[in-house]
Amino acid sequence: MHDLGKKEEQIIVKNGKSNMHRRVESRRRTGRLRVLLLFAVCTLLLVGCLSGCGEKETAEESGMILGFSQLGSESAWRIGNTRDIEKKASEYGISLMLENANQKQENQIAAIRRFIAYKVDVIAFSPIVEEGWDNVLKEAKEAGIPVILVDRDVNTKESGLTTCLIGADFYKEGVMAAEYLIRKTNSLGKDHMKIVEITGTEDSTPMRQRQAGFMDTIKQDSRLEVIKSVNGDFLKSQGAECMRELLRNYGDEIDVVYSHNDEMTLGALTEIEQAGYQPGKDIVIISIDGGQEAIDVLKEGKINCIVECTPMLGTTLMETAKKLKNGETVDRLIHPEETYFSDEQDLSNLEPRGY
Ligand code: GYE
Repeated sequence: MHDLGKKEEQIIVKNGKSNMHRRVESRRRTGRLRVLLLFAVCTLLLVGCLSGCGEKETAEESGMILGFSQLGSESAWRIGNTRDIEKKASEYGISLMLENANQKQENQIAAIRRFIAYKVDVIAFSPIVEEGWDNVLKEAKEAGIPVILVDRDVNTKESGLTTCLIGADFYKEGVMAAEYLIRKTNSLGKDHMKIVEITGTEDSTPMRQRQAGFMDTIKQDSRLEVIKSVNGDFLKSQGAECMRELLRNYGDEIDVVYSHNDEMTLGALTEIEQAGYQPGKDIVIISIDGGQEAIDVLKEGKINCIVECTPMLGTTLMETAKKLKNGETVDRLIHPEETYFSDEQDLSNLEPRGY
């Protein structure tokens, strides 16, 4: 501004006018220039705001380090979740320290301890199971580092060790799965349906809640009976092994498979076909997640219903981490919106799932 004013004066002098005239003229021009400059700055701010809503910053501006312990890479859901978090961290200019625990709680605990030693600004993690986090979370609290739970919950003796949970309403997912089954039983006109359940990792939040929501809902319908529940650990290989065992023990009795995730469902389908049954027709198949591969199989008619569980939690995580770094309060529980996909719907225009 100052420099521009001086330059303006020099030009006026060159034009050879009186001193007074020169000063008045100079002020007017400087004033006009200031208005122009202000306008330019406002335009720049507006453009910046429109393109990024003023929220996202570059890495240098945010100067923030987020330590995230991912529990593993057992499913398309998990891989999609990790990718989304990496992508959103870079968009928000947040430096991400990402550690993959390969399905082991002790690796997650070690990772959190490393984040504390490194003095990251915020810690986030997806706990593989609910129990066993008291000590490490107390250490984070003593170090004054806020902790965000992503996807799954913990069960600690002391309260207030974590700030919030960003993740799906698994109980509601179980309810949606059961509600579909009630509708399906009606449309098939069956008076009895025998269900086998393949659950996710024992003692994990999605396993507990998906089972509870499902059981509480089918309890109200005497036609529906769970004859066996087995643990498939959210893994495709385990889903297949569980199904093989279930077919061996129950064979023709099985009317419905309720599987807690797409991977286990896909594993189970191969076994069902190999045993000579048509999944989706001889046996009703209900899954959870909604990854692209499973959606394609649903479209082929081999899965009847998939309850959506979205892994796209990155944006909410970055927004929440930023707030915590700035000392703001955050909501204790943040659930994304979710739906279901089924053979009752026309899915031909469904957008690619992205995971
Ligand atoms: O459904 C499953 C994954 O915790 C919601 O974990 C997540 C579950 C998801 O491995 O596929």
